[in-house]
This record gives sequence, structure tokens and C-alpha cells, in this order.
Amino acid sequence: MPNALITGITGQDGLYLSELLLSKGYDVYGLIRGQNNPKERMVRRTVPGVKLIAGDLMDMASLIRAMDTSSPDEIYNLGAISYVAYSWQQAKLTSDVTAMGVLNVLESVRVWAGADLDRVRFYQASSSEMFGKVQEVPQRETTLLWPRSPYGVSKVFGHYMTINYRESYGMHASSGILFNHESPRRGHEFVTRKVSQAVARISLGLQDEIVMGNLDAKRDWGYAGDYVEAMWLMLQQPTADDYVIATGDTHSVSDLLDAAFAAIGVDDWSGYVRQDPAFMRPAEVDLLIGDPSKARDVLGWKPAVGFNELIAMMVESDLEIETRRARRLTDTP
Ligand code: NAP
Ligand code: F7E
Repeated sequence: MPNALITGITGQDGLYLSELLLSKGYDVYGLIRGQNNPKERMVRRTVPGVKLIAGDLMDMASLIRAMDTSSPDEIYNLGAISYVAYSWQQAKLTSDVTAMGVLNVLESVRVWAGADLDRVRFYQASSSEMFGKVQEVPQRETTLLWPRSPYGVSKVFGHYMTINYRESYGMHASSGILFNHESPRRGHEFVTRKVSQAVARISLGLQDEIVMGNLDAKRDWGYAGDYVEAMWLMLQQPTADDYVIATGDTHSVSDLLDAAFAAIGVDDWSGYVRQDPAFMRPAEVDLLIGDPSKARDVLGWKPAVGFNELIAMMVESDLEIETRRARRLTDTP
């Protein structure tokens, strides 16, 4: 069975993709950064079959060592500084990791594989944030890119560098332009998880309100478990290409609040939600909605989990987590 190397193993998608590849019999290697990474225990517990390799996207030597250790047939480059709001605060670091990190991986593969480059397949985690100030609705593979944040700009660099390695070296390098995808494993900094956790805590009487930013922004939200299937499918194609992965539906942040509060039986959430300019962004992406027809026609991919089901799943999971946490606190002598 093939070997796969995943960067970003500690993230939401790294975990789902590892589970998928392990279930298919792959030998899975994950790049983990930092000395004593606090998420290492969680990864070892959640996906014990994954072999961890120390490395950093900013350190090309460590990437070449990771290639040597894992001898990958497939490389999934999921590692990034991925929180858009944070990318304004650390624009240079975001560029070093999220933009230059892609070049470092591509160049490591090229140097390491040498004459056997055609044996390796590469996936780049591109993003709907590249569409930014959208020039077409819905957005598709050919839509002009107009990023609105240092994160978006970095992803555009990685996207075109992936295409360039495909065109320059004939590398099997594909780019998945994924729209927002969420799950109970989503980081707490992202709006869906922030809301699902807060709603669960409000339901349990542990919190009084949620402080939010822009409630009018619209996103095409899907389920991460569905989206990692699309990543794998891209690398099984005879020819590398770029694909939009999306549901084709869009919802506002207000709709997200509707769905999350409905899951705990609350119709009118106005008394629980406060807005604060601190959560507004210097430049917002107002509307994202993807056209996934190429992925459907070529890959045979379609999402299984819809918006309301996704948000209900996240609230239910956070209710369990917060209940357990509250019990542990009352049990403490
Ligand atoms: P995530 O949960 O934020 O995970 C990001 C991963 O990148 C973490 O494992 C993190 O490791 C790792 N990382 C950060 N800096 C690194 C560095 N210098 N060297 C090596 N690894 C580093 O992101 P995700 O939601 O799983 O998304 C996966 C990828 O898809 C990202 O590239 C993201 O930009 C992209 N994407 C995500 C979405 C979405 O809606 N989720 C949509 C489109 C594209 P630590 O835990 O050590 O920080
Ligand atoms: O924001 C608005 C915010 O941080 C969604 C990343 O995975 O998807 C993600 O990027 C929307 C924005 O995700 C709050 O202004 C309002 O309009 O959950 P988010 P994102 O910025 O769309 C793309 C595809 C990626 O590639 C990224 O890596 O929600 N919003 N109030 C808020 N957002 C947050 N985080 N917190 C708020 O309080």
C-alpha cells in the first residue's frame, strides 16, 4: 500500500485525512512542528496509526528529511497559519508559513525525488479566501482571484506555485480550492466552533452571552469529513488539476446563530449576542458560494452533510464536552 505524508497533522483536516487514509491501508506519516508540541498527545490518541516526524514548513532541511523517512507516494500539504483574522497581526509569519512553506515542500519533493518525480503526487490546500472580493457568483476554478487578507494572498502564492511546478516539471500537483469546512474538531477561533461552544455553554448555564463580529458575512459551509475525501480523490486521477470543493449553498453568520440556537430550542437569540468592533476585520470577504460541478463530474464527489445537520452535530458534541468539563470541575476536591 502507498505511503502518505501529511503536513498539518495536528489540525482539523489532518486528523480526518489520517483516519481516511489509514482506513484505506496507507502507511501514514505526519509532520509535527515544535519542541514538545502540546497537540502531540491528542494526535497519538486520536490516530495512533500515524507515525510522527519532526519538521517545520519554514525549514526545508527538515522537509527533505521527512521525505527520506516517509518515502511518500502522496503528499498532502495541509500545514498553514490558517486563521484569517490573525494573518493581519502576523503578516510576515503567515507569508513565511502559508506561502513560502508551499514552495519549500514543492522544492523538497523535487530535490528528494529527482528522476522519480513522476512517482510522487502532491496536494495543496488552497482556499476560497483566494476569491476574496468576489468577481463572479458562484466562484469556480476559473474565477479571477482577489484576496483580501495576508492569509488569502499567501494562499494565492501557494496555488500558483503548485500550478507552476505542474507546468514546469510535469509534477502530479493538484490544488483543492476548498470552501469553509467545519466539524466538532474545528479550532475554537473559527466562527462555527466559537458559536457551537458558546451555545452549548449557554444551554448549560455556564455562560451568558457571545461577543461576535460581522453577522452579515456569508460562507459556503460544509463538513470536513466530506472534504478530505475530495483531497484523496484528486490524487487518484491520472492527471493533476485544480478543483473547487464546496456545497453550492451559502449562509450568513446570522443563519449560523439561528441554526446553533435552534439546536438548544432557542428561537430568539438577540438577548444572548453582542457585537464588538474588535472582531471586525480590516477587509471582509462578504460572500462566498462555490460551484462544485467540476468535482462532481470529474471526481464523482458530492457532500453528504448539510448546513443544519453540521451545526447541530457541532452543538451536540460541545454539549457533551462542556458537560464532562463541568462535571470534572465539580468533582475536584
Ligand atoms: P488548522 O486546523 O488550523 O491546522 C493547521 C495545521 O498547520 C496545524 O497542524 C498546525 O500545526 C500546522 N502548522 C502551522 N504552522 C506550521 C509550520 N510552521 N510548520 C508545520 N506545520 C504548521 O487548519 P485546517 O482547518 O485543518 O485546514 C487545513 C489546511 O486547509 C490549511 O492549509 C488551511 O489553510 C486550508 N484550508 C482550510 C479550510 C477550512 O475551512 N478548514 C478551507 C480552505 C483551506 P500546530 O498545531 O503545531 O500549530
Ligand atoms: O470566519 C465572521 C468573519 O474565522 C467566518 C479558515 O478556515 O475558511 C476559514 O476562514 C466569517 C468571517 O473563517 C466572528 O468576519 C463574525 O466573515 O470562521 P472564520 P474564515 O475567515 O472564512 C477559509 C476558507 C480558510 O481557508 C481559512 O483557513 O465569520 N465572524 N464574528 C467571525 N469570525 C470569527 N472567527 N469570530 C467571530 O467572532
